[in-house]
Amino acid sequence: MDENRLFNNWQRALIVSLQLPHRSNAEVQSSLEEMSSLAYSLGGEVAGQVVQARSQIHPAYFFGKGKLEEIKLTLKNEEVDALLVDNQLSPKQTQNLEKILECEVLDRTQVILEIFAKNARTREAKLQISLAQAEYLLPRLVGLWKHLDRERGGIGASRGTGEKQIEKDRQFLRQRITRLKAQLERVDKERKTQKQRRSNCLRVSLIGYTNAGKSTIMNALTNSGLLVEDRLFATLDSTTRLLEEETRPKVLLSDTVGFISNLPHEVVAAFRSTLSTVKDADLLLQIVDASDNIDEHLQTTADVLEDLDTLSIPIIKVFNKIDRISPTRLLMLEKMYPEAVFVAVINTAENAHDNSSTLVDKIRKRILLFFDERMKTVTIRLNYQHSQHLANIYEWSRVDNIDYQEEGIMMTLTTIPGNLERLRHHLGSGFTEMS
Ligand SMILES: Nc1nc2c(ncn2[C@@H]2O[C@H](COP(=O)(O)OP(=O)(O)OP(=O)(O)O)[C@@H](O)[C@H]2O)c(=O)[nH]1
Ligand SMILES: [Mg+2]
Repeated sequence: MDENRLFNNWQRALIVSLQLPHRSNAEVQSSLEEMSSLAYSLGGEVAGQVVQARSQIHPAYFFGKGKLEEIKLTLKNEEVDALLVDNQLSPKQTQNLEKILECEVLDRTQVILEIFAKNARTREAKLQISLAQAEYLLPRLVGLWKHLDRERGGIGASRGTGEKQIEKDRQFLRQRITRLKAQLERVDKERKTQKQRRSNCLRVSLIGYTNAGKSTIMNALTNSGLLVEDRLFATLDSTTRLLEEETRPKVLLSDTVGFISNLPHEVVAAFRSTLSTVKDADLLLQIVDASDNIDEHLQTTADVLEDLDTLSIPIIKVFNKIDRISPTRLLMLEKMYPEAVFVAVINTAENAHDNSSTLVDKIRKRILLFFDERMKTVTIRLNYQHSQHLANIYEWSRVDNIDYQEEGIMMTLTTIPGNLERLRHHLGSGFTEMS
């Protein structure tokens, strides 16, 4: 069975949404806009948007019959070959809609999975997408094959063909899921070895809604040359770079996959391995697009962080793209989020006077200040017979002063409490704290 069967190609889409009573107009509208961005990110065209307000979902066709007639007409007139539904469809609903509308039908999750599949570059990202697709398909197999039985009349020799096919596919998918998980675990192990090497470093993870500007900020802070695009989910894997050569302990910055609203749990879970850089961080730098839907994006990020069990990691909010908002709006946001940093990291005519690099430095300074405030300064004496550990000391802490005296090497060190503990443990009796 080809698990990519659901993820076919299409050129021109009509975007439709069902507005149930609990969703506001603004909510539905912004979600539709996002769906258009998702379609563009896939390289598709958008022929139009249709909303149907209804008190409940039609169990078989999702939308009401009347609306479907209207949609059918638009599909024909606009030469549309896909219907993108900005909700979650059951497999049966997808199937019924495809039959009646004679075009491809994808729900929100399928569109996102298509983008993931298209943009995955690294082996890890590819494995994770395959896992997400398999997990998404598994509970949906029933709806996909049941029609086989029905079409063949459900009586006589062919009875149960669909059932058998479902069982075969299910087994195939389960085996595939097990295999993919094992492969991902191996990737994870390699990562853990790297992690041990980096355990003496301070780790900062860039997080936030997709397209907020995380990779742009990462590039500006570390000269990395990562892919930046006005597209949702340009980044799907994690990259880690040194923030500054000189800082001790070293500060590492990681860029990773962005978040999006209404993504089913199993899809987020498939990215667990990539998102482990977020779990291991000492500090999260939350990038927020100041010109977009702030409240919803903040809420989505908070939900994902809760899902990842990372609520205890401190967060610094960075509002990006302030070149796109009015001075009044900026003032309001600054009042609402007095702790946040406000930047525009891209060089545009509007912010040319406030050149981009000073703004990036604002972020760098804030990160360093965060760690500085948490660092402790101690004076220690290192016995000469332990002087081979000097290299460790220089790596794990900032040496503010060093004095070679008769009874040992007197040093003033500044570092985070964790590294001080590590030094104590590592040096044992060779390390005496004087203050
Ligand atoms: N106007 C403006 N555009 C910006 C700014 N920062 C980034 N952008 C643009 O926003 C788009 C997305 O930037 P990325 O850095 O790829 O965003 P991301 O958060 O890494 O996105 P994903 O990896 O797709 O989740 C690009 O077109 C950037 O050029 C800014 O300060 N102002
Ligand atoms: Mg990115």
